Amino acid sequence: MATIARSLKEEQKSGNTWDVERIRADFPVLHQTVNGKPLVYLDNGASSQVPQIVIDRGSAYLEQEHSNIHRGVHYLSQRATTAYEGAREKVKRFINARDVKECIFVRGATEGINLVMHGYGRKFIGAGDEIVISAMEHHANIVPWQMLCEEKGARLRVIPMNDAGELLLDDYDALLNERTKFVAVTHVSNALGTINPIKEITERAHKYGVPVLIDGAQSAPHMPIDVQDLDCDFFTFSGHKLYAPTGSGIVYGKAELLDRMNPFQGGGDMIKSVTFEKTTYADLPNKFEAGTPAIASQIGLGASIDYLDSIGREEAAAHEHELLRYATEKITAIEGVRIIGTAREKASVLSFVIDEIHPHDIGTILDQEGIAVRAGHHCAQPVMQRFNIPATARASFAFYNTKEEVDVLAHTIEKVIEIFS
Ligand code: 7TS
Repeated sequence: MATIARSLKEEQKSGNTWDVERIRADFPVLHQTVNGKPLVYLDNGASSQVPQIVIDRGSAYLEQEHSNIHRGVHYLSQRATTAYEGAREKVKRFINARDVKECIFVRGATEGINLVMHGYGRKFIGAGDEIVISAMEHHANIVPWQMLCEEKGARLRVIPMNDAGELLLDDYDALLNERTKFVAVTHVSNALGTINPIKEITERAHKYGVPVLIDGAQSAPHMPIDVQDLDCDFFTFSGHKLYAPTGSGIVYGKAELLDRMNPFQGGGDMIKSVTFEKTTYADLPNKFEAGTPAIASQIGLGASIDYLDSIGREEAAAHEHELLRYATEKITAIEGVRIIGTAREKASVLSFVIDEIHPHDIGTILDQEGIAVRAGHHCAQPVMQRFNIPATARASFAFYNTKEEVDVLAHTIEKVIEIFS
């Protein structure tokens, strides 16, 4: 399969267009019917699907290599360790980190943010300090900072956004001051699709010497990431949105910051030595990886990165961009439908509401037609409050989606409107 994908990349380089049917053949789950209709999977923002080559890598580990890492001198443990550390090497390349020790395996973006909150925030943020987040954060990048503020007597400040769902950078500038101790902003909004200017956001925070965490849960699957170019201090994403199994993910941190931070959890594998009087901690990255990790899942993440490289990340992103453009045009044209999130720079997410019809009803009727979308507040309740709506229906695209699927979506939305009229 990798050979097919590789030759596909070569073909594309020679000028041929994205062969979506050949890509779809790599994803077994897509080839099924739901409620008697072909599955149209448009909930990639929640979890994306897993290609056969990643499933095979996970199975191979379980069939032939399953054992604990970093512990045994025996053959299987060494093989498992090599595969696990090999996946870390792939992650390092994927985000262009300077060193593998800057890539900490976590269960996903939520755990990544919590690790930074506990390790950095609890050590370096105190009473009267300020933490800046944005108005379009997922709850995972709100609640941990709120918990920290409550514990320390610090204050949460929020960068507002305009009606299109774009952050107001002048207001951001006005929030930054000598009390600011941390900035945490999403790269791409899961509810609106906005791509935020995170390089600029980071630059402005650095003028005050403030470290920046980028929540890359919705960006890493859809665009090239270069943490050195961004110069962000922390970056996190979840494997299950990146064509890998649940339980995999990464938090990147600059080594000099990770070195100064407290560990997140205590336990096995994160220590140098333990006595009842004192424990000393392991070097990076082990200091942040207490206990037995999700070995099979992280090896799967390594395989998904290989897969993305083989099909061409930029070509995949270009196809998704064209899908979003096409879907926006089609859905905007339907009378009674309002798109929530109309930023100039958007990625892969199309949120919408229909007058007088609750998004849950839209989601239920779409499901009857085999279409999977997410309906709700998308764990971004402040975004819903900002737009004065209870919820949206959200189609989120991956490189294996097709224009025909967008046509089915648009046609079914028209049917929903007919049913309720
Ligand atoms: N940050 C963003 C921007 C997200 O979109 C999500 C998950 C998370 C953090 C948390 O990721 P987790 O893997 O740790 O749960 N977003 C969504 C979504 O939009 N629909 O389901 C989960």
